[in-house]
Amino acid sequence: MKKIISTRMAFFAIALLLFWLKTYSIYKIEFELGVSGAMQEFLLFFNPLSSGLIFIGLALFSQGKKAGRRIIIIDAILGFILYANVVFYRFNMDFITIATLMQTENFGSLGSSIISLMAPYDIFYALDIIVLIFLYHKMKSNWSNERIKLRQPFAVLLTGVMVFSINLYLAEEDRPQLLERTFDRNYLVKYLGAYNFIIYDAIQSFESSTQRVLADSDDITEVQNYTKTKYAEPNPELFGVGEGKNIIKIHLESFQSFLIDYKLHGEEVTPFLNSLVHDESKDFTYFDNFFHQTAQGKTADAELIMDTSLYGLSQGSAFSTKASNTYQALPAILDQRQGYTSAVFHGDGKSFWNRDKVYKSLGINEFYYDSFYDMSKENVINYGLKDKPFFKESMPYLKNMEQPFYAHMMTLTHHHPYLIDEDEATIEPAETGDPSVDRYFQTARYLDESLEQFFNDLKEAGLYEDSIIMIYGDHYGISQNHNRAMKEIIGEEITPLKNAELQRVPFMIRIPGVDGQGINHEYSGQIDVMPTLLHILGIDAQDYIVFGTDMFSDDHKEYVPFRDGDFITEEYSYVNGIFYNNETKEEITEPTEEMKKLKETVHHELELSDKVLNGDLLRFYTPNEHWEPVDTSDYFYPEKSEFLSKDNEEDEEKQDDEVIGADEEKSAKE
Ligand code: GP9
Ligand code: MN
Repeated sequence: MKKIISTRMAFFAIALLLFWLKTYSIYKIEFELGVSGAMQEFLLFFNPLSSGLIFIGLALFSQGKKAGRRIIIIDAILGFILYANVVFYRFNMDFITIATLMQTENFGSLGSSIISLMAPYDIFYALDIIVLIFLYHKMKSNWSNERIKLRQPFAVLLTGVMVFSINLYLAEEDRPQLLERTFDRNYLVKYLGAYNFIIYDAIQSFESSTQRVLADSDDITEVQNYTKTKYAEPNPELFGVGEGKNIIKIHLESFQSFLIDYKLHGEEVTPFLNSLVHDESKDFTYFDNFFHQTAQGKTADAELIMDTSLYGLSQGSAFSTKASNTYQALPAILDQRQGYTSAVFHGDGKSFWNRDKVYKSLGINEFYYDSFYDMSKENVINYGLKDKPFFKESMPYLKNMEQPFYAHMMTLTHHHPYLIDEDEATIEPAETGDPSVDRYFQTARYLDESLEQFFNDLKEAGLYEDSIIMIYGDHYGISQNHNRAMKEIIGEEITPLKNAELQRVPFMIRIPGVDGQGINHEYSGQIDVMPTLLHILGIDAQDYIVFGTDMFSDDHKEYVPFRDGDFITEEYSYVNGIFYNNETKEEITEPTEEMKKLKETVHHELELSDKVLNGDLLRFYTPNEHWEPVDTSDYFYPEKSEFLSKDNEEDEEKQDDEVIGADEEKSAKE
């Protein structure tokens, strides 16, 4: 027995078997891949085999004991990669990609989030490695130093490649054009496995970087033709009503619309936001069928979509990988057309999501980040500054801004894992037993209170009455991993359709001098915000490459694409490859031609948007005679101390000018 195990091939076979078993168990326990049918079930079971044969098989090129050690090392690396995906998936319901790994600027703040995603039973996922190390040592004296027969490892690799080809063939049979068409990583992992996905992803990122080199000015024409056809004329009653007004855009972190009017323990969770929705004087218009459209880029996707009306990328975040692209974003357009000064306020480090780089490309003039705030211990929780001190301390900066301004206030406390100091929690947690879900209501309440405080301060500073105020949720806060708890909260099974419906986030807007509409039921998404705002300010969106349409227009296009190619309309939804009737919640087994056509349109639209980002196509496009490409060297985001000294210098210069002016006046008189 000892002899057998200590041959390279036998040790390899044991390692392969353990690896296979572990990978399959993790698929079943940790990931929700939506497996349906015998073929998909089989492929899920089958797909680790080729990766095991190929990757672990590489160790067989080494001799004797060394091969044993290398088998263990490769197995451990593969195990680590899979486990990293497990942890990532527990929150994001998604797999790690090279693009997400490039977001290293984010790693610093992630500490508490990652630890809360690990579980004690995870130690079992290292069991195979422990068994292998044990066997290896046990058999140490018997490891043969037989000479390498190259035939053996080559045969293993070849078998691996063959197994992979069979796998791919069967997968393509079940889902044609799997590799070309898919927007959804769950599909790739389900069919090809977590390890083969890494290779696919590497090829994809390589392709996307070559796309820029190969793109030329013809490519933008196709996009322009599409956005021109989609364009919706402005609503004449609202066109230009907000011209020159200050704009205050408030970002509600991880806030889903189900919180609005939700009662926990008989109490409203967000009484202040609810009061805006139901305000008798209808100051605001609240869109209750508004959806986020973000993917792996989370907050960064929301920021990008809302300010550029382009979709985020299907992998990673454009903020991280496309920061130096040419953009024609709201801040730059508003500056050039109407002299707006733009600013972002956010109580986190300036490089998170690569903001300090990409903001320049978007034309954002000022950036108030952690160095501008009092980040002492009692003010900070989780990722950064608590929302109440954040709004408080932002007020003086806001008041000092040159007007008209476009100010983006980004909250942070209501972020996974929803931590809150006990003395600041004013509502009891929910009682589902799922800690993130239970605390979600407490940080939402805190956010609601901080908003009320901010509104009061704005009123006091005289900045409320005459400002356009927009409030939006960036993305979901509770992922599908919490379906059990969410079922208790919502009182309904979280089906795939229900989950799509839960991607609603609030969008509210107040335009001074215009009566709000109360609740507006139009189906819309983040992609629609930029053209809507442009029209309110009296700038025709037609000239710009925008994928959304004005939400107040009669011609607004009422379909909301999600980044994975699913979409939702007023009557029906397309989720995970199935059409559903929104009213009956039943599957539509025979979709109409119109439905199928809309599916094609959505996919085409996403592809075109990807082309714009991957090919950096806006560098070839001049929207109109007003447009000047953004020169990033014009933008600089100093620390608070430098900012203040810059202010002082300007003040001194001003004073000097005044003195000189006075002197000149004096001598002229004389
Ligand atoms: C961090 C904040 C959170 O600065 O924007 O980003 P998220 O994790 O929600 O993408
Ligand atoms: Mn966010």
